[in-house]
Amino acid sequence: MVKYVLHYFKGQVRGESIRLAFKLAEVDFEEKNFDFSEWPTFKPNYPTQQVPVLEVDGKMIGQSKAILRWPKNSITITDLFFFTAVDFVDVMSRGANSLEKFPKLGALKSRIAANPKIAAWLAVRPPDAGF
Ligand SMILES: N[C@@H](CCC(=O)N[C@@H](CS)C(=O)NCC(=O)O)C(=O)O
Repeated sequence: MVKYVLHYFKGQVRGESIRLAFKLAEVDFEEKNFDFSEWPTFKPNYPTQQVPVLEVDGKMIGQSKAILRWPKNSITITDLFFFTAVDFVDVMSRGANSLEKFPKLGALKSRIAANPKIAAWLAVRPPDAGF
């Protein structure tokens, strides 16, 4: 089981939406909280010298919005727009792989397509009419 530790001040502010996301997802997490007076001691330990930071099995993830999207590519609305835009380009160019030179984006598209619910739709959807 993945171990999550949220590093943040004792206050709410940017840490609170992350706490809410954990609560909503019913995922257990620990916290390492500190007072502002302690911050100068802890600050050098963090990748951008800022918090919140989410520790995922010892790996430090910074930036509150990136943390809210963790784990990577649980699928978001942005991912769906990305997938359909690239898919449309590839369909219109008759099977070309527009992401051939961009392997990380190609991997993202593949991960989205591999989601069981999306894969089930892709398997039965009607062919694109082509505009
Ligand atoms: N872009 C960052 C901003 C993080 C940020 O500004 N954190 C503040 C607390 S809310 C902080 O660490 N302040 C102490 C410092 O910069 O030394 C994010 O969204 O996570």
